[in-house]
Amino acid sequence: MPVDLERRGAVALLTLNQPKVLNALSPSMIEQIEQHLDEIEGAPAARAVVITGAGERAFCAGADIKNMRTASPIEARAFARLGHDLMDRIEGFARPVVAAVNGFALGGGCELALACDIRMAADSARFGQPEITLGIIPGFGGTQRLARTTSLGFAKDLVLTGRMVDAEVALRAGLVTHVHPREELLAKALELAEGLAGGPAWALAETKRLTNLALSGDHARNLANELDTFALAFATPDQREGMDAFLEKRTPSFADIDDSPNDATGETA
Ligand code: DAK
Repeated sequence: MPVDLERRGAVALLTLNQPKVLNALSPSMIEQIEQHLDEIEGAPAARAVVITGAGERAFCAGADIKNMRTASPIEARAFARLGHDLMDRIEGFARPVVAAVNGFALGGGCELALACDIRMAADSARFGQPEITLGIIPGFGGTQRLARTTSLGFAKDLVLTGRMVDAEVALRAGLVTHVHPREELLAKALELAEGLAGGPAWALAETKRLTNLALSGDHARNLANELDTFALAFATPDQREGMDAFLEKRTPSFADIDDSPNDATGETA
């Protein structure tokens, strides 16, 4: 399988599995990730996602250059559309998604990590947007998400020069928020994701949705949206459980994921 899906407790682990080509993203890999996300969405017990790469060397070395080399502009646009749809879906996915960047994260690989909510890197990881060296531009959201995640100055440095940076530089730039020894990375990512999986699912999804709005749109409207959503949290059983558990000095036991979109409004606990 070019992309593996495994369950580890309450976490769905997606592994890009084409290590011979450094997990370069082909259209079929993108389609398979989409199918796995469908499956995760249909599995209430899978409450958080970790994405990583197989092998010692790469998280993902980008879009598959062999596949792109002879593309017409129309085919290139269709491929970029596939990538954009996937990155948008991960960014908007109603469960937390953690990138465990175990090696090279270049081009589409860096963009895949940027679409995730939390980025953890192995100390051996390298990041970059080398598209400019191929005579093209970042095509899976890199001209936007890198600047939003780090800074305009850092993003321009990377996208204009195509240079790679190591995990420590990525950490200082805010491109990742955790760095671990290579051999500990996956365990640390699964541990973090398991913690998220134990959290209040509705509140996590809403917090993610609202935080995604932070750098775009109308600030006043976003704040009003937060106000309404905060109030709605008081219609969820998790609010009562979270506060009861705090007052009773115990660990909260949050509700199962309910597939109903009216989850929050249907319960008054
Ligand atoms: N695609 C295909 N194969 C790749 C690959 C890639 N991105 N990256 C590596 N490989 C393959 C190599 O060809 C090699 O295969 P064999 O020759 O053994 O068959 C194998 O992986 C091992 O790589 P190397 O032999 O090169 O290993 P090194 O240690 O020497 O170098 C490296 C590692 C990561 C520095 C080097 O492989 C490298 O520079 N790779 C390319 C990285 C890169 O430029 N990535 C960005 C790809 S462009 C768009 C949509 C999307 C995008 C753009 C436009 N539209 C359609 C508008 C996104 C673009 C990208 O992501």
